[in-house]
Amino acid sequence: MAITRAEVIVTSPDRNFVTLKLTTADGVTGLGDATLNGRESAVVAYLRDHVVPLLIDRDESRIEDTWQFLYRGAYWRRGPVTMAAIAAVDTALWDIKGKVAGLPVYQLLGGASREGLLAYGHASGRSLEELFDSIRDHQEQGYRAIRVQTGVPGLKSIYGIASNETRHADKSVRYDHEPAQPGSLPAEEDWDTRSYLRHVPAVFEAVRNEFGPEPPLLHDAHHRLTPIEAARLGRSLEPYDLFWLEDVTPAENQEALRLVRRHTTTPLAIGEVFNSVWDYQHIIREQLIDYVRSAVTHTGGISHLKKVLEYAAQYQIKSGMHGPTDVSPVGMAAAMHLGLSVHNFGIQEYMKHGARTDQVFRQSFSWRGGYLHPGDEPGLGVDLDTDEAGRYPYVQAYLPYNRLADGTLHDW
Ligand code: EZ4
Ligand code: CO
Repeated sequence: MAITRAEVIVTSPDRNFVTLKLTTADGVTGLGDATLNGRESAVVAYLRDHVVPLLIDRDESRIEDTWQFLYRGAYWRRGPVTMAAIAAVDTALWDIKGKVAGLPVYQLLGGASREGLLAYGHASGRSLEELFDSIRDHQEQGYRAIRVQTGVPGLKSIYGIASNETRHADKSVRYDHEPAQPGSLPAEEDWDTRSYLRHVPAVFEAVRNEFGPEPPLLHDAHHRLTPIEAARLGRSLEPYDLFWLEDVTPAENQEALRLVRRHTTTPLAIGEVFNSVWDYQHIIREQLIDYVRSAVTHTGGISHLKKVLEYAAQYQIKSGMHGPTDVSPVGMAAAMHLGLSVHNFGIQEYMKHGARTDQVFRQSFSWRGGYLHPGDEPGLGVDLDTDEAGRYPYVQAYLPYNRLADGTLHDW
């Protein structure tokens, strides 16, 4: 029983992905996602220089012990780079364990708690007309639950709006929901909180008038508000019955949410930039959120996120795992196996990957009637075609940043 090979594979079919591939003495392989948008090379170096040498000759069956060895053994703890690297190892070991057992990973995690995973997609538009078209398009693709992001009068570019200009390195490919832009410098965007707070409730009113009370609607404030601004937004959106309001404040200050909670019953989701259970310690215990946004990819893997979700379950807080295009098909598969098995599943974010990505990563999940299922292949059910992957070298790309009208740097 031993890991004999560990490779870090970087490929950029539609965007950059970092994948760890482990091989055992018996020739069983396992994959883990280590993609950290805009900081990919840092995780590559962490894995190649400091983790891969430690994995060779380790017993691949010892998932928990390997997790503790990489976490405690490094002395330096947590952080997105470390936790993405550990996540990749953990996920690859679960993939291997599933293949050795001949079972899909969700069976090893306790079996299915439901038939499928309700998923939401990203509708957006600069105008109401564009937004309505985008919502209809998502409904035609089978989405029941829909995130609504809107342009704001006076702002040129804004998070979450599909741009007409492609952000794909290959300009002939339309790939417009990706916020990271190829180039050697990050793009600057603009922001104005007062305009945003005035505009958003009117948009939700229009969407409810057009699409009725049934579709679960979500919205992402993307860390831009102060606690009192967030409280006001939550209260002003109450008539439109949001499934959740996401990242209302920069979440490193967990206590900020106490103030938000005092003023609104709009459900809150937070945590896509968190990377350990410690980031959730207060907000879960004090019931300051309703949904945990962590991705398997950025939160120490299946083993650690399962612990976060079990802690959350004691407080009736549910999962809402991050699933943007920068979570690779391997990371998405891991989320689906975990989501299918835990009792307190809430919803899964699901943005479809590009056609090239689906060629590089062969996947066995299904998408039916607005629900995802990871499939029943042994392990995670994802294969990486290394020849295809080799056709798409790394492309430098950065997430944008915001400045206010007077030039002050603002949370993006
Ligand atoms: O901006 O994944 O809810 N989803 C999000 C994402 C994040 C990107 C950052 O890489 O907020 O679109
Ligand atoms: Co978000």
